[in-house]
Amino acid sequence: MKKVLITGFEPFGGEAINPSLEAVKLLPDDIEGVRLVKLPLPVVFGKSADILLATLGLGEFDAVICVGQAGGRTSINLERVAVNVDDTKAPDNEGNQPIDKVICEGAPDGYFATLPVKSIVEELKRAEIPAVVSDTAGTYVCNHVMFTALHYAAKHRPEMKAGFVHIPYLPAQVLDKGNAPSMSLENIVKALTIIIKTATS
Ligand code: PCA
Repeated sequence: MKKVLITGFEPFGGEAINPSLEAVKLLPDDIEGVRLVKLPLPVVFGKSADILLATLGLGEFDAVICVGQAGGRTSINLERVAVNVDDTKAPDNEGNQPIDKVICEGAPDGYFATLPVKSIVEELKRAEIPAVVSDTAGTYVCNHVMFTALHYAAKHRPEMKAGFVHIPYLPAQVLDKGNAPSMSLENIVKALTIIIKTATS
């Protein structure tokens, strides 16, 4: 049986919920013969990576798919690249605010996602879920976690597919945000299901 690690983040930036964790919690434990291990992550530099690495070390995962909120984005974003830098004006949930800080000394400047991002986008569109390949996961905690997953895979488990999915706000989060875009939880859960199936097919 194939095994996939899927992560979602706790809320941050003054939000009461994070759609990534809400959607991950709603996924079943098995999807067509693929066993899912669901992992909540804190929005904290360092700690998020440590928790991810501890879990990756426990199981022989076929894929690791990390999910995070990207408020303002209009569709499901399959991230193509992770860069080896933390740089933020907004502090994380424990007040850390790294500027121009290398994530891992001696590691490459960047990694490409090893999830099949283009095929996933095609499958999502076939299901009428708006989706694009994104060329930046930012330099905040999501990029930090994506870089960590890809660096671990490159060093220890090259056969494991790894990547990151940014998702829009949920409708409940944008009621007082003017024209900010959102996507229903139902569609996000459906999207994650398609991503898991495509990543393991
Ligand atoms: N989004 C943030 C971190 C946690 C999350 O859900 C980001 O895009 O970096």
